[in-house]
Amino acid sequence: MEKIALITGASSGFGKAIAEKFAAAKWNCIITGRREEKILALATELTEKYGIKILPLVFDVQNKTQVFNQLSNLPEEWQAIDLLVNNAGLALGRDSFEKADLADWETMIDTNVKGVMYVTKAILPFLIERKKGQIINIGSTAGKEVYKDGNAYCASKHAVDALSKSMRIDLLPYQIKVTVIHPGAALTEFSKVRFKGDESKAGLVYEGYQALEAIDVADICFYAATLPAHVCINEIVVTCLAQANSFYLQK
Ligand code: NDP
Ligand code: 8X3
Repeated sequence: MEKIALITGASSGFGKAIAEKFAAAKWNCIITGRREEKILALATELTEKYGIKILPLVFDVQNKTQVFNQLSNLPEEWQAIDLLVNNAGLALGRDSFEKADLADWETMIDTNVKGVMYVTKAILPFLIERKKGQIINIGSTAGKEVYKDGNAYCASKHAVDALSKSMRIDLLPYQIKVTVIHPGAALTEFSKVRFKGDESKAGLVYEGYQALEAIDVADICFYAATLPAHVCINEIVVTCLAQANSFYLQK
């Protein structure tokens, strides 16, 4: 039977790699992001390469109206979602608490926390109706330990950790699996976004060691989503070999 995955933040990084991984395994995918040209290009590429169906959706996860308009009204053939990957997210800035920008904080909370809540709420009725499905939330090692100048980003990822635990309890009666994956430093557009386009600052983050790559996280996501029906991975923390946790990175 054909399976359906909904992956937020599929225009780059982890989300794009996750979409390709599932498409290669013949899952039909709903892929979302704000950058329309990237989402449409990926939809064409995956359809042509793997002969599966892709539903590309363009919306901002911060925008409650957009999220509910797009996801609550999915075409019927797309409502039987087997897997939601709440991946869309970002960090903005890395400054101490007193210097950090309030607007950046709000964007991180609105995207990383409220975005996960909106998207999950919007599609949950489809999972509950079928009494099956899985939600995989992308957290971070920043959601396990707070690091200096990480303030709101770390808080947002701690919230993703807490939401994941809470979802797992509340959704028990519906046989919905909830998994949270907490990656450490990974080479994606993440640092370019965090440092607002400053490529040299972003490059420094990954200098002197071999960081995780998007495919590493996609492989783990696929593994967690393809276990027997009675097995649920609650949580995975994954770093590259050079990283022990949020603080210790051997360069
Ligand atoms: P990227 O910047 O490469 O990808 C982020 C994705 O999120 C993009 O597709 C972007 O799409 C989407 N996105 C961001 N904001 C919004 C929004 N408001 N509405 C809809 N989509 C949005 O970074 P990563 O792949 O690294 O990040 C993916 C997730 O992994 C994030 O939650 C991040 O916090 C987390 N993470 C990253 C780590 C890393 O070191 N790279 C480590 C641990 C966790 P678009 O811009 O088109 O909207
Ligand atoms: C991204 C990893 O260490 O830059 O979540 O916060 S880190």
